Amino acid sequence: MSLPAKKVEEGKKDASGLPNRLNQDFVVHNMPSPLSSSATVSGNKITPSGNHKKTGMLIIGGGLLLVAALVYGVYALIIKPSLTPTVNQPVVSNTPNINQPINQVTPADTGTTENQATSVPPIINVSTSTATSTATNTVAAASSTAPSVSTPLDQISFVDMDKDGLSDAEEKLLGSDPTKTDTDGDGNLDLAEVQNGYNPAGAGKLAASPFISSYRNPSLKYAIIYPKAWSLKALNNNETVVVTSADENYFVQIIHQSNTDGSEIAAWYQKEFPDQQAGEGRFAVDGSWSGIFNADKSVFYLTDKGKKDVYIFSLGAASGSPADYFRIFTMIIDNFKLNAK
Ligand SMILES: [Ca+2]
Ligand SMILES: [Ca+2]
Repeated sequence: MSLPAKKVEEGKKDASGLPNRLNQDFVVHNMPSPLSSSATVSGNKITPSGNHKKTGMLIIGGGLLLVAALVYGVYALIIKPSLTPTVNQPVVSNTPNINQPINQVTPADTGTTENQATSVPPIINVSTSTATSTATNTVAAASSTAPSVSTPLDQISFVDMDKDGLSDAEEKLLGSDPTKTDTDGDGNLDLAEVQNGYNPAGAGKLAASPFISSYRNPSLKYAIIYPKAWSLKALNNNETVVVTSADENYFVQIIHQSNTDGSEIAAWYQKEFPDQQAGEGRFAVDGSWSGIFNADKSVFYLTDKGKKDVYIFSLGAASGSPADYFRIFTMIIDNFKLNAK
Protein backbone atom coordinates (compact mmCIF):
# COMPACT_ATOMS: atom_id res chain seq x y z
CA MET A 1 0.00 0.00 0.00
CA SER A 2 1.18 3.36 -0.74
CA LEU A 3 1.11 6.22 1.75
CA PRO A 4 -1.98 8.36 1.71
CA ALA A 5 -1.55 11.46 -0.30
CA LYS A 6 -2.20 13.52 2.75
CA LYS A 7 0.90 12.22 4.52
CA VAL A 8 3.01 12.77 1.47
CA GLU A 9 1.93 16.34 1.39
CA GLU A 10 2.66 16.73 5.08
CA GLY A 11 6.07 15.25 4.43
CA LYS A 12 6.60 17.77 1.71
CA LYS A 13 5.45 20.48 4.05
CA ASP A 14 7.86 19.26 6.69
CA ALA A 15 10.60 19.09 4.17
CA SER A 16 9.98 22.64 2.97
CA GLY A 17 9.34 23.91 6.56
CA LEU A 18 12.75 22.89 7.76
CA PRO A 19 14.77 25.42 5.79
CA ASN A 20 12.36 28.12 6.93
CA ARG A 21 12.86 27.19 10.50
CA LEU A 22 16.57 26.97 10.02
CA ASN A 23 16.44 30.27 8.36
CA GLN A 24 14.54 31.78 11.29
CA ASP A 25 16.97 30.31 13.77
CA PHE A 26 19.84 31.52 11.72
CA VAL A 27 18.42 34.98 11.65
CA VAL A 28 17.67 34.98 15.33
CA HIS A 29 21.13 33.85 16.28
CA ASN A 30 22.87 36.13 13.94
CA MET A 31 20.98 39.24 14.84
CA PRO A 32 21.49 39.56 18.55
CA SER A 33 22.84 43.03 18.36
CA PRO A 34 20.40 45.58 19.74
CA LEU A 35 21.81 48.03 17.23
CA SER A 36 20.54 46.12 14.26
CA SER A 37 17.62 47.72 12.56
CA SER A 38 16.19 44.40 11.40
CA ALA A 39 15.98 43.03 14.94
CA THR A 40 12.21 43.61 15.02
CA VAL A 41 11.74 40.91 12.46
CA SER A 42 13.28 38.17 14.46
CA GLY A 43 11.16 37.69 17.53
CA ASN A 44 9.52 38.92 20.68
CA LYS A 45 12.62 39.33 22.78
CA ILE A 46 14.35 41.70 20.50
CA THR A 47 11.43 43.82 19.30
CA PRO A 48 11.24 46.13 22.36
CA SER A 49 14.90 47.04 22.11
CA GLY A 50 14.25 48.02 18.49
CA ASN A 51 11.59 50.52 19.62
CA HIS A 52 13.97 52.12 22.10
CA LYS A 53 16.45 52.47 19.36
CA LYS A 54 13.99 54.19 17.06
CA THR A 55 13.09 56.62 19.82
CA GLY A 56 16.78 57.28 20.42
CA MET A 57 17.31 57.96 16.77
CA LEU A 58 14.38 60.37 16.77
CA ILE A 59 15.79 62.22 19.77
CA ILE A 60 19.23 62.44 18.21
CA GLY A 61 17.75 63.52 14.88
CA GLY A 62 15.58 66.10 16.60
CA GLY A 63 18.58 67.32 18.57
CA LEU A 64 20.58 67.71 15.41
CA LEU A 65 17.74 69.66 13.81
CA LEU A 66 17.53 71.88 16.90
CA VAL A 67 21.27 72.56 16.82
CA ALA A 68 21.06 73.31 13.11
CA ALA A 69 18.16 75.68 13.73
CA LEU A 70 20.08 77.42 16.52
CA VAL A 71 23.17 77.82 14.34
CA TYR A 72 21.08 79.26 11.55
CA GLY A 73 19.26 81.52 13.99
CA VAL A 74 22.54 82.89 15.33
CA TYR A 75 23.75 83.47 11.81
CA ALA A 76 20.50 85.06 10.61
CA LEU A 77 19.93 87.26 13.65
CA ILE A 78 23.44 88.22 14.76
CA ILE A 79 26.15 87.53 12.20
CA LYS A 80 24.32 88.44 9.01
CA PRO A 81 22.89 91.78 10.29
CA SER A 82 26.30 92.77 11.62
CA LEU A 83 27.82 92.25 8.20
CA THR A 84 25.29 93.90 5.93
CA PRO A 85 24.55 97.38 7.44
CA THR A 86 28.18 98.54 7.18
CA VAL A 87 27.67 98.76 3.47
CA ASN A 88 24.35 100.63 3.58
CA GLN A 89 24.80 103.23 6.32
CA PRO A 90 27.36 105.62 4.81
CA VAL A 91 25.43 105.91 1.58
CA VAL A 92 22.32 107.07 3.42
CA SER A 93 23.99 109.46 5.84
CA ASN A 94 26.22 111.25 3.34
CA THR A 95 23.68 113.08 1.27
CA PRO A 96 21.61 115.30 3.62
CA ASN A 97 24.66 117.08 5.09
CA ILE A 98 25.43 118.69 1.77
CA ASN A 99 21.92 119.63 0.75
CA GLN A 100 20.57 121.28 3.85
CA PRO A 101 22.63 124.49 4.04
CA ILE A 102 22.13 125.28 0.35
CA ASN A 103 18.37 124.89 0.63
CA GLN A 104 18.20 127.14 3.64
CA VAL A 105 20.27 129.94 2.17
CA THR A 106 18.42 130.45 -1.11
CA PRO A 107 14.97 131.48 0.14
CA ALA A 108 16.46 134.21 2.30
CA ASP A 109 18.11 135.72 -0.77
CA THR A 110 15.12 135.71 -3.05
CA GLY A 111 12.10 136.05 -0.80
CA THR A 112 12.75 139.35 0.95
CA THR A 113 13.90 141.82 -1.64
CA GLU A 114 10.97 144.24 -1.68
CA ASN A 115 11.56 146.54 1.27
CA GLN A 116 14.56 148.58 0.19
CA ALA A 117 14.57 147.75 -3.48
CA THR A 118 14.22 151.31 -4.70
CA SER A 119 16.94 153.07 -2.74
CA VAL A 120 19.84 150.67 -2.32
CA PRO A 121 21.95 148.37 -4.50
CA PRO A 122 21.00 144.66 -4.80
CA ILE A 123 23.47 143.35 -2.25
CA ILE A 124 22.08 145.56 0.47
CA ASN A 125 18.59 144.27 -0.21
CA VAL A 126 19.59 140.94 1.21
CA SER A 127 20.40 142.51 4.53
CA THR A 128 18.25 145.58 4.86
CA SER A 129 15.08 143.78 3.96
CA THR A 130 15.45 142.24 7.39
CA ALA A 131 16.01 145.59 9.07
CA THR A 132 12.42 146.33 9.84
CA SER A 133 11.72 148.68 12.70
CA THR A 134 10.12 146.29 15.17
CA ALA A 135 12.45 144.47 17.48
CA THR A 136 11.17 140.93 17.04
CA ASN A 137 11.21 141.02 13.27
CA THR A 138 14.72 142.31 13.20
CA VAL A 139 16.05 139.60 15.42
CA ALA A 140 14.40 136.80 13.54
CA ALA A 141 15.49 138.14 10.18
CA ALA A 142 19.07 138.68 11.24
CA SER A 143 19.35 135.07 12.23
CA SER A 144 17.76 133.76 9.06
CA THR A 145 20.02 135.73 6.73
CA ALA A 146 23.11 134.45 8.48
CA PRO A 147 24.80 131.72 6.47
CA SER A 148 23.60 128.38 7.75
CA VAL A 149 27.06 126.89 7.31
CA SER A 150 28.03 125.61 10.70
CA THR A 151 31.80 126.09 10.33
CA PRO A 152 32.83 129.31 12.10
CA LEU A 153 34.03 131.96 9.67
CA ASP A 154 37.44 132.23 11.33
CA GLN A 155 38.05 128.55 10.60
CA ILE A 156 37.36 128.79 6.88
CA SER A 157 40.47 129.11 4.73
CA PHE A 158 41.15 132.24 2.67
CA VAL A 159 43.86 133.56 0.35
CA ASP A 160 46.76 134.75 2.51
CA MET A 161 50.10 134.94 0.67
CA ASP A 162 52.28 135.86 3.65
CA LYS A 163 50.32 133.68 6.07
CA ASP A 164 50.07 136.46 8.64
CA GLY A 165 46.38 135.85 9.31
CA LEU A 166 45.07 138.81 7.30
CA SER A 167 43.63 137.84 3.94
CA ASP A 168 45.12 139.37 0.80
CA ALA A 169 41.78 141.15 0.31
CA GLU A 170 41.95 142.63 3.81
CA GLU A 171 45.57 143.76 3.43
CA LYS A 172 44.58 145.57 0.26
CA LEU A 173 41.86 147.39 2.19
CA LEU A 174 44.19 148.31 5.04
CA GLY A 175 47.15 149.33 2.88
CA SER A 176 49.46 146.65 4.28
CA ASP A 177 51.73 144.47 2.13
CA PRO A 178 50.16 141.04 1.44
CA THR A 179 53.67 139.60 1.08
CA LYS A 180 55.04 140.92 4.40
CA THR A 181 53.95 139.77 7.85
CA ASP A 182 55.17 143.05 9.37
CA THR A 183 54.55 145.67 6.71
CA ASP A 184 55.87 148.72 8.57
CA GLY A 185 58.78 146.84 10.16
CA ASP A 186 58.01 148.00 13.69
CA GLY A 187 58.27 144.51 15.13
CA ASN A 188 54.51 144.06 15.44
CA LEU A 189 52.87 141.70 13.01
CA ASP A 190 50.16 143.11 10.75
CA LEU A 191 47.37 141.03 12.29
CA ALA A 192 48.34 141.93 15.86
CA GLU A 193 48.35 145.61 14.95
CA VAL A 194 44.84 145.41 13.51
CA GLN A 195 43.56 143.41 16.47
CA ASN A 196 44.89 146.02 18.88
CA GLY A 197 43.65 149.04 16.95
CA TYR A 198 46.92 150.05 15.31
CA ASN A 199 47.70 150.82 11.69
CA PRO A 200 49.61 147.86 10.19
CA ALA A 201 50.85 149.98 7.26
CA GLY A 202 52.50 152.71 9.30
CA ALA A 203 52.71 154.52 12.61
CA GLY A 204 49.73 155.38 14.76
CA LYS A 205 46.24 154.13 15.44
CA LEU A 206 43.96 152.46 12.93
CA ALA A 207 41.48 155.32 13.17
CA ALA A 208 44.16 157.69 11.89
CA SER A 209 45.09 155.46 8.92
CA PRO A 210 44.47 156.95 5.46
CA PHE A 211 42.81 153.62 4.58
CA ILE A 212 40.18 153.96 7.32
CA SER A 213 37.02 156.06 7.57
CA SER A 214 34.96 156.86 10.66
CA TYR A 215 31.24 157.25 11.09
CA ARG A 216 29.20 158.57 13.99
CA ASN A 217 25.53 157.69 14.16
CA PRO A 218 23.75 160.99 14.82
CA SER A 219 20.70 159.36 16.45
CA LEU A 220 22.23 156.53 18.44
CA LYS A 221 25.50 158.30 19.23
CA TYR A 222 27.74 155.35 18.48
CA ALA A 223 30.86 155.49 16.31
CA ILE A 224 32.51 152.93 14.05
CA ILE A 225 35.54 152.74 11.78
CA TYR A 226 35.46 150.93 8.44
CA PRO A 227 37.63 150.57 5.30
CA LYS A 228 37.72 153.78 3.28
CA ALA A 229 37.28 151.78 0.09
CA TRP A 230 33.89 150.58 1.31
CA SER A 231 30.77 152.73 1.32
CA LEU A 232 28.36 153.38 4.18
CA LYS A 233 24.63 153.95 4.20
CA ALA A 234 22.33 154.74 7.12
CA LEU A 235 18.75 153.54 6.78
CA ASN A 236 15.49 153.48 8.79
CA ASN A 237 16.22 156.72 10.63
CA ASN A 238 19.77 155.56 11.39
CA GLU A 239 18.54 152.38 13.07
CA THR A 240 20.34 150.38 10.41
CA VAL A 241 23.80 151.07 9.02
CA VAL A 242 25.26 149.08 6.14
CA VAL A 243 28.89 149.17 5.03
CA THR A 244 29.35 147.66 1.59
CA SER A 245 32.46 146.59 -0.33
CA ALA A 246 33.33 148.49 -3.52
CA ASP A 247 32.09 145.60 -5.68
CA GLU A 248 28.97 145.42 -3.49
CA ASN A 249 29.54 141.72 -2.87
CA TYR A 250 30.34 141.96 0.84
CA PHE A 251 28.63 143.88 3.59
CA VAL A 252 28.69 144.51 7.30
CA GLN A 253 25.36 145.56 8.76
CA ILE A 254 24.60 147.05 12.16
CA ILE A 255 21.02 147.03 13.44
CA HIS A 256 19.83 148.64 16.64
CA GLN A 257 16.99 147.51 18.85
CA SER A 258 15.96 147.98 22.47
CA ASN A 259 17.01 145.52 25.12
CA THR A 260 13.47 145.40 26.43
CA ASP A 261 13.99 143.32 29.57
CA GLY A 262 17.53 144.48 30.30
CA SER A 263 19.08 141.01 29.96
CA GLU A 264 22.75 140.17 29.91
CA ILE A 265 23.68 139.38 26.31
CA ALA A 266 24.09 135.61 26.87
CA ALA A 267 20.65 135.38 28.51
CA TRP A 268 19.20 137.57 25.79
CA TYR A 269 20.62 135.27 23.11
CA GLN A 270 19.28 132.19 24.82
CA LYS A 271 15.83 133.73 25.05
CA GLU A 272 15.79 134.87 21.41
CA PHE A 273 17.34 131.70 19.98
CA PRO A 274 16.48 128.91 22.41
CA ASP A 275 17.41 126.20 19.92
CA GLN A 276 20.68 127.72 18.74
CA GLN A 277 24.15 127.35 20.14
CA ALA A 278 25.93 130.64 20.89
CA GLY A 279 29.51 131.29 19.82
CA GLU A 280 32.26 132.91 21.82
CA GLY A 281 31.94 136.15 23.74
CA ARG A 282 33.71 139.43 23.05
CA PHE A 283 34.05 142.53 25.21
CA ALA A 284 34.90 146.16 24.77
CA VAL A 285 38.34 146.97 26.18
CA ASP A 286 36.82 149.72 28.33
CA GLY A 287 33.95 147.52 29.51
CA SER A 288 31.32 149.70 27.83
CA TRP A 289 29.67 146.70 26.13
CA SER A 290 29.73 142.92 26.07
CA GLY A 291 28.65 140.68 23.23
CA ILE A 292 28.40 137.19 21.85
CA PHE A 293 28.75 135.55 18.44
CA ASN A 294 26.32 133.08 16.93
CA ALA A 295 27.76 129.62 16.22
CA ASP A 296 29.29 130.36 12.81
CA LYS A 297 30.39 133.88 13.85
CA SER A 298 28.59 135.62 11.00
CA VAL A 299 26.42 137.53 13.51
CA PHE A 300 27.49 139.33 16.68
CA TYR A 301 25.13 140.66 19.36
CA LEU A 302 26.14 143.16 21.97
CA THR A 303 24.49 145.13 24.71
CA ASP A 304 25.76 148.22 26.45
CA LYS A 305 26.83 148.36 30.06
CA GLY A 306 23.39 149.64 31.13
CA LYS A 307 21.72 146.87 29.07
CA LYS A 308 19.36 149.32 27.43
CA ASP A 309 20.12 148.51 23.79
CA VAL A 310 21.12 145.59 21.60
CA TYR A 311 23.25 146.03 18.49
CA ILE A 312 23.34 143.27 15.92
CA PHE A 313 26.34 143.08 13.59
CA SER A 314 26.26 140.74 10.62
CA LEU A 315 28.78 139.92 7.93
CA GLY A 316 27.52 138.63 4.60
CA ALA A 317 28.46 138.01 1.00
CA ALA A 318 26.24 137.88 -2.07
CA SER A 319 28.60 135.27 -3.47
CA GLY A 320 31.81 133.67 -2.31
CA SER A 321 32.83 133.39 1.32
CA PRO A 322 32.40 136.19 3.86
CA ALA A 323 35.36 134.54 5.64
CA ASP A 324 37.66 136.64 3.41
CA TYR A 325 36.69 139.69 5.47
CA PHE A 326 36.24 138.23 8.94
CA ARG A 327 39.16 140.33 10.37
CA ILE A 328 37.54 143.46 8.95
CA PHE A 329 34.31 142.36 10.63
CA THR A 330 35.98 141.98 14.03
CA MET A 331 37.86 145.25 13.49
CA ILE A 332 34.53 147.04 13.11
CA ILE A 333 33.14 145.27 16.20
CA ASP A 334 36.19 145.86 18.39
CA ASN A 335 36.28 149.57 17.55
CA PHE A 336 32.56 150.08 18.15
CA LYS A 337 32.18 152.99 20.57
CA LEU A 338 29.05 153.99 22.46
CA ASN A 339 28.32 157.56 23.50
CA ALA A 340 30.76 158.84 20.93
CA LYS A 341 31.22 162.60 20.78
CA1 LIG B 1 48.21 138.27 4.77
CA1 LIG C 1 53.92 146.18 12.05
